[in-house]
Amino acid sequence: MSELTMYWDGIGVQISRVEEVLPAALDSTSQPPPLFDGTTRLYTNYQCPYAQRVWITRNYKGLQDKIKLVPIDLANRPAWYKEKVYPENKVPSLEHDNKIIGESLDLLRYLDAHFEGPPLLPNDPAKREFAEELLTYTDTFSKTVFSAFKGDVKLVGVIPSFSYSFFCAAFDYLESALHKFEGPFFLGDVSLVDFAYIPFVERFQLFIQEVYKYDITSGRPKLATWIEELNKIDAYTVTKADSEYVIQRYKKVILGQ
Ligand SMILES: N[C@@H](CCC(=O)N[C@@H](CS)C(=O)NCC(=O)O)C(=O)O
Repeated sequence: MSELTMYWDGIGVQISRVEEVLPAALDSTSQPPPLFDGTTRLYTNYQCPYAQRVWITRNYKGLQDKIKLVPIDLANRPAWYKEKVYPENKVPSLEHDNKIIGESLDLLRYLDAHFEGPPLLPNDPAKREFAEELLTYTDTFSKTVFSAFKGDVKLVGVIPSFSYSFFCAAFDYLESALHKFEGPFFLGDVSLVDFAYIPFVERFQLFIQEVYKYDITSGRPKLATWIEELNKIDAYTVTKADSEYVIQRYKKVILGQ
């Protein structure tokens, strides 16, 4: 699955990096993998923000060889996925130790607790408590932004005042959360919390800029730095969804275009 790539860095030093070759998605015509054979598998979808959270965490912890990616074509799902793997029929799910675990936020904690690699939740009780608060808020965050889209989506290019306040509430929450601890990330150093939010922020930023011509980082310096710093982390950048795909998909789902 992994390929060693040699390349030259900016100052002429040859360095090597293991680049992962991403497997193709399985669809209704695909056979299941040999289930419960001891292999740890992350059932995923390259476009899914929930699955992306777990994918980033797996990469950051250096588990590329321990946790195999099994992408599922959600538009043409194999029947065995629901029947034999995950009755919820959603991604992500993880096959590990003869059991299947779902729900992206639970999976972030699970990977951190059960696998090696850099710990992604600090021991400091104040930071732990804040991590819980932020993780609990993730769904409210995305729902708040989605409600803003529903405000009056016909007014493309103009943000209706009602919706605008929803946008602001959601992104201001992140901006103020980023002030709490010293460092560019929510808990100071990078953690599960950053990986839980970035797939959604990445998509919202693209769509809001394209459709509403609104830069979510304007007047929010901490948010701007947070995005910049995450973009320096390979474990994240290799998981980023194609921007054109995101814009087209959101236009279709949200604007019905
Ligand atoms: N609460 C779940 C949400 C997962 C989810 O909704 N995944 C989407 C793809 S982004 C999915 O599998 N949808 C298929 C369906 O709902 O049938 C989580 O956090 O893991």
